[in-house]
Amino acid sequence: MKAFINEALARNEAVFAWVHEMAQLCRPDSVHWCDGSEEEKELLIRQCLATGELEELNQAEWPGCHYSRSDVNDVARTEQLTFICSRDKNDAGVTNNWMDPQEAYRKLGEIFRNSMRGRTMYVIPFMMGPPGSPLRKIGIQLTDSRYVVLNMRIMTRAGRIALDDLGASGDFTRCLHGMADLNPERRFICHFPEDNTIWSVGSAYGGNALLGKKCLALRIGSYLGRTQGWMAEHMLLMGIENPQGRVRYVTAAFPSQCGKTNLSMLVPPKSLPGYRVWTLGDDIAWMYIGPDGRLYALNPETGFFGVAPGTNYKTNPNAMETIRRNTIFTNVLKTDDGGVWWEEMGPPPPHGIDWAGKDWTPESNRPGAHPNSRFTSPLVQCPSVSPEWDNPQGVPISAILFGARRATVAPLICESRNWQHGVYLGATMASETTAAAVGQTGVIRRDPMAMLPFIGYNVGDYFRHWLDMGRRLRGKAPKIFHVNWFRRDRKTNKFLWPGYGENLRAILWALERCEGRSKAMDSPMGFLPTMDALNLSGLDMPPETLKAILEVNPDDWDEDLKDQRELFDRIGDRLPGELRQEQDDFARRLR
Ligand code: GTP
Ligand code: SPV
Ligand code: MN
Repeated sequence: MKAFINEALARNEAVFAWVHEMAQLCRPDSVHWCDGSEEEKELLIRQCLATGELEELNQAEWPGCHYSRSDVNDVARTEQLTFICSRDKNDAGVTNNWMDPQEAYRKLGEIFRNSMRGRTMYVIPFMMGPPGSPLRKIGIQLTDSRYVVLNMRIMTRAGRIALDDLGASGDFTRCLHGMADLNPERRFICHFPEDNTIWSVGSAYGGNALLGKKCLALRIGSYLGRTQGWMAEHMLLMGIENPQGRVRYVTAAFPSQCGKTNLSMLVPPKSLPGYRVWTLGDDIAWMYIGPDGRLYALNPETGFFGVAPGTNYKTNPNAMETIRRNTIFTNVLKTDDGGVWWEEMGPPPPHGIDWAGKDWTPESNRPGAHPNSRFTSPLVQCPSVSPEWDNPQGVPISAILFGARRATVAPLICESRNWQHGVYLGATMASETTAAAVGQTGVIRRDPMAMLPFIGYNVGDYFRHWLDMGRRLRGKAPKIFHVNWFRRDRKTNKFLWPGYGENLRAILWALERCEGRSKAMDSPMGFLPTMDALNLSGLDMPPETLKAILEVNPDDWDEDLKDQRELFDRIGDRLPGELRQEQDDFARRLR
């Protein structure tokens, strides 16, 4: 490893100077440069097992897998402590918390100061996006958490490969992370878009601490995308192969815990023979306009940081296969035989230690796994991984889905009239809050493009960027749809739609519509499938249920419109006039 460091430093002044400066601030006992090797991984795991940061699982059942329990107050993203620190407050916009950059550096600097005494600072060079891709970005994360290093090695291309790619350039995202005392009162996740810098302190939880993910690939990424003419989105990326062997690619933006991982690994129902789904990404897509004028997308990540509860061999068999090896489980339940369990995985064990470290039995009357417990697994282990998953150019996109979790109001699927109307549907999305972020769950909130917590700049400018991209795509823009797998029966409160693998039926309709086939009927919201347009063969669905799933009720939407208007009013003069126009048109159609 020594030789690797010397080589790297000899070539890059900027990296060396910055690491040195940050080490002066945090004062670790030692600095470890991560090369990404297998030996390094084994060393880190050995150390984690010795300190209790990780626990070993039954290696015969779960080869290469480890168990981690985070601090009980550090189990989800903390949106109220996440800041965009642009120089001008208006550039952060109404959907972001803002802190003056000077103040943020000072405030967090005080918490970072000497915070790594007695510890090691790890230097993790990492690449987001496939090597050779025009969109790839280099970041360097400093952290005092070995758990973070091990996760970053799964989620990104970490180590030597990234420093080699960077060469002598100073163009990299400066990511400083420290656990400090994990005190939620002193926890801040600050982004400095104009400095290409991220400082995160006081949390070791995924989205707060794995800085390549939400911080770089979405918040800083969206900012860079706007200035450079591409898009960073909270989207899964999948291929759908038809029985003739033709593959078409779809991206889908759903808010956190609303089904991206599940959809990206979908297993077609037996009653739809010959179809196949290929997985490229489950959380983030970077999109740009390719040489042929079409929209292309790629996954900047290399792993899944997936929601455990609800995952089982029925709902998501591909995930179950993916996580059998080389996986880190965080905040699930640990069984007495060194296995893992979570709600709905299968029959509960008679006894285990729960996510909070307490004894648990099925009679305990509380979840064994935290509702936001996660698995971190390499993407290549997914049985449905696409051969195109690391294509540096990405794949051409046929359709974009915006999906919400809504018990009422939103139909199963709805086709936008055109790109601008599709952008309006995305901009006015609303969804029930989930356990992925700290706070109350099940509350409806507006979540534009599923990006509410991830837009790294002014939301009005973000909408403008979406409209501009559509203009630049001329006639070649993908079709945009709105979907909702989560509508419930008003009386029984049960989900009306079976979801999971059956979601393919809605997507097949969307793809047919992209080719000008299949039937649709007009509604105030957009085009809906006619009662006979969805392929429901093999699905025992009474017509009344289907009708309820597809319903667009003007009274419900009138209510929703009030809340939409409130968001648009708050955005103020940076809201593109076209979206206001779309909203007025929608209101007129409702009447
Ligand atoms: P993040 O990783 O937080 O961004 O979440 P995600 O969007 O990838 O969501 P994920 O696929 O992990 O699903 C979240 C929860 O919703 C899990 O408990 C799933 O079992 C459940 N879920 C996913 N798809 C469906 C569906 O089609 N219907 C129903 N009823 N539940 C679903
Ligand atoms: C999400 O919350 O959208 C996630 C998990 O994908 S995290 O990495 O914590 O952001
Ligand atoms: Mn996510």
